[in-house]
Amino acid sequence: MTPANAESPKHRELTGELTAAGLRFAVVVSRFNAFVTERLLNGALDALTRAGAKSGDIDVVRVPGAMEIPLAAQHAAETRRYDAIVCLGAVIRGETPHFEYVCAEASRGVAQASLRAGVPMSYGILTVENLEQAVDRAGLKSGNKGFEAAMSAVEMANLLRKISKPGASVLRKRRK
Ligand code: INI
Repeated sequence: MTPANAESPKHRELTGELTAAGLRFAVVVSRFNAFVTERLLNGALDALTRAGAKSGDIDVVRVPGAMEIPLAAQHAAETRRYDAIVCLGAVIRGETPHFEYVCAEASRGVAQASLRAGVPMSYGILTVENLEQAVDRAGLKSGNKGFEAAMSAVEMANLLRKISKPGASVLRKRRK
């Protein structure tokens, strides 16, 4: 029997590159828990510029809290000026009696806004138990969720471009 991996695969694979040159981004960031969200913002800007985005191609949009992120992100996406939107916030259970409600609305809202506008929106909203966990995930011990969200936005922006133009790569293959 021929092993399944004996032949090179016939299918094409589409993946998004991690290069941001020529792409435009909005970073929507909430002021609530600014001590944390400013660190997420720094991580996101670091990722975007390291991936090649020009600072003139990045707009930072500030909103009061996580609840306001989805609407601002949707509005930004509907302008068609951005290839992707990075959403950043911090919801901390210890200080939020309605924690579950804010988390659910923020995540549902961002997903819905992204699907509605057809523009990638990455989710960099921390939902944590306490301030210590929040700062750990905002660059102290466990990476920076803002950096990760920005890289996801870059990848998805490139992937959607590629999916929209599948014919181009087929043509290139046949001409070889
Ligand atoms: N917003 C946050 O981003 N994080 C929180 O932890 C939080 N808490 O604790 O309530 C929070 N609340 C504000 C909310 O997002 C709205 O800004 C507010 O309700 C006005 O609409």
